Amino acid sequence: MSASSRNLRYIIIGAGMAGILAGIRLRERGEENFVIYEKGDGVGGTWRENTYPGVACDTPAHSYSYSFAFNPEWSAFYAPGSEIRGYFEKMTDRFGVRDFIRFNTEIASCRFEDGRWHVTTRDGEEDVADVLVAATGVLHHPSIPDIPGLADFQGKCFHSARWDHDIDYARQRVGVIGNGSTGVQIVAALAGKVQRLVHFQRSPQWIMPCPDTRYSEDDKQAFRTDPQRIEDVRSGPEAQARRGRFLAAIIDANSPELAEIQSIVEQNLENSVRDPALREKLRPNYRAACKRMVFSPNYYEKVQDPTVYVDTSGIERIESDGVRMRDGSFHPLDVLVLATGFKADAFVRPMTITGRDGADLNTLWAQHPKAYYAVTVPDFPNFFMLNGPTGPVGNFSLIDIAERQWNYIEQLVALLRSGRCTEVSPSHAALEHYEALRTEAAKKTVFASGCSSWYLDAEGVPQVWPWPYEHFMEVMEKPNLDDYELTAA
Ligand code: NA7
Repeated sequence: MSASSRNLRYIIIGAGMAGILAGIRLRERGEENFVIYEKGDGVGGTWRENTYPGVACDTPAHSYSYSFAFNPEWSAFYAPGSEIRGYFEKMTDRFGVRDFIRFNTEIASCRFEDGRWHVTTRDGEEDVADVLVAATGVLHHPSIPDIPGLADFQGKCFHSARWDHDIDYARQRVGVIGNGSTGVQIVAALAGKVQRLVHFQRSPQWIMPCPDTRYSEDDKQAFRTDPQRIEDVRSGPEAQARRGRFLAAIIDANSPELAEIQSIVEQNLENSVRDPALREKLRPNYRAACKRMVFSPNYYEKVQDPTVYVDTSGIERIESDGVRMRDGSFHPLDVLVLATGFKADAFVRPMTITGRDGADLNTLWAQHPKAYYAVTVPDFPNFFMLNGPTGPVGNFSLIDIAERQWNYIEQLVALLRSGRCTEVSPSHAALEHYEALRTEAAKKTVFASGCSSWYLDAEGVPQVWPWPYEHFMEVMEKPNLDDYELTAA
């Protein structure tokens, strides 16, 4: 086959940040033979689904933007979710990706047969492509807690990602279960604005203080006229110091950087919460950053509002009109919000993905989801994941991660396009070697230092990138083809 002899067809699953990125990059190359399947009715993924009060990204907005499409209009250092969704809407149109998206179309299964991916929608429609890209997001299947009596609650009850906007909250007694990033944002936003607010915490969280900087019209004008200012927010000395400290801290639980972070969060608790009893209730018994760090400029201030009550005594059961605690106390409630997180190990599931010779992704992932350098899987040729399992996690910009992964994927796809091979997938040995090294290193990270979190697999090993971010940048620069099997038809 001669160079550029193959005109490939691509199927991308998901029109969130990563799927739109894939569409933009394909359009840039002049590709038109692709489709992005999206189960929802709009773009933006997590930012379309999460509309709860206070929803915001805890990565600085200027870093949480495509590297090729800065946005001087961000209203704040940490942008609200609705603005982020608006940004993705805009990017979809600006780069001409919208016409390639099939909304309200959920993919049920993907099967590699006769050298191509056969994709079936929930409605039974079929499509075929040479390249399959899963851009299905990380946290979007709500995790509903298994608390006795939950179904008996007679008030309004919903998961944080299914926010009910039709309620007049000012008149309600609201309970929020869960105090990850979501629960903390909801409570900070609702405090003082509802009749009574109870925050149920199974495990208190360390709270990292952060600036509540809003950008003025002058700031925005400066960003418009001088993009270097945006660069500075993204990667100037302050950003580098923050990132460097955090990186050093997570890969080594005994590092001085983690000690520094520990000291910051402890001081935040000491200095912000006046009542010693409340302070003790809010004090975690594990190290800072063991769970995903929660950033908040005002959570401690807000929970001291007289209408807010923090309960850490443990939920016994849900009753028809409220929540019974293990110590026998009872909170009568009208609204119960489940800020209980997501099924973080789902990734592309519940889709069934069948690779070469009937290989089943679910079987390969029986213990935990894995992928060679988080992107490719043996026996699943020409299948690529953006923000797949074991990529970097922990307060980094997932956009930067996806952009680097796309750069890597492009180089593998180029092998198909040029005709050098018709199938590309990593070897089993390469994945096993990667997983062995990764698992060993992951056990030393702060995520394994003694707490429960969505980072841990069933055996308690963090499902994370355990090395410096620079190493991730390096490996994403160029695939190591010695680890790949290239099959020519
Ligand atoms: P998280 O971070 O997974 O937090 C879930 C919270 O829900 C956490 O406080 C859990 O307590 C709590 N939870 C879960 N199940 C229960 C039950 N059964 N009873 C009581 N409490 C429970 O989800 P978020 O939505 O806040 O954040 C997800 C990510 O989205 C976040 O990391 C950012 O990346 C954005 P636990 O700590 O397990 O004791």
